[in-house]
Amino acid sequence: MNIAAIAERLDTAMRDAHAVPQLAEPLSLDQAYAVQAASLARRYARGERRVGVKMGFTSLAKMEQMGIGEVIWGRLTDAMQVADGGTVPFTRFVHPRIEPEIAFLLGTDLAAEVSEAEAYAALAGVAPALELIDSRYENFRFSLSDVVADNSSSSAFVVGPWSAPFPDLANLNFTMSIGGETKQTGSSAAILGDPIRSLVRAARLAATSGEPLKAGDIVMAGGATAAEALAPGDRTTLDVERLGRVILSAS
Ligand code: OOG
Ligand code: MG
Repeated sequence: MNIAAIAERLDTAMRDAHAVPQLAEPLSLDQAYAVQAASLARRYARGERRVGVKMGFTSLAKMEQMGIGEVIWGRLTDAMQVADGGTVPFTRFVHPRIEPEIAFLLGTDLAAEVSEAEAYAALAGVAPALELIDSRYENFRFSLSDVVADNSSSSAFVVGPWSAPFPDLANLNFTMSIGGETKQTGSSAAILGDPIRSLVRAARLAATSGEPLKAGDIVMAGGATAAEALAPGDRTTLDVERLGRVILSAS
């Protein structure tokens, strides 16, 4: 098992925006996370900085779309963040998809085991957010260990205006439109019943990997609906009740 070689393969696929076959090597989940850490280490060595984490498969819609029933996480870097209203070149990606999320901004560090109330108390802000996922695997198909090794399909993300945290984030309406046409509607309740639970899980997963969540980190709670395929020229807007709007375009 050559963790470094697999990390290099996936990192290169990301940089060249070309798809690679699913991993032939049977990786355990721990090994898959080791590949993810090694591939992120390559990005940090190129000057990227970790700005937070993303959660995956925190909603039934996402689990069903991709056929995976386990909550996963990945790392976010500054190079993945796009300004609200910004445009990303389509050529940077293999077969990008977009999904509606909520982002959390942490005001304090979080230990591995926190209650929902403690996670809520750590919040400095909440925002509507879009994640652009882009699997480095052919046909956007993967096993659990494949996708974990591939940094959980992290590719780009945009965070809308931060709101001060308010209690009861559990039932906010979502509407995601592309080119002015509504593509997905849903509710924050789709994210583990309450997106704060995604933050509780993020705290545990990150700390268990020796990288506990810190003040200033951004945590993407996971897609509330299935993801939508993007085409060049698409402009995606997400409106989240009480949180407002975030916009991302692909050129
Ligand atoms: C894996 C990443 C899942 C989410 O929000 O559930 C994810 C994928 O669907 O490619 O980001
Ligand atoms: Mg996501």
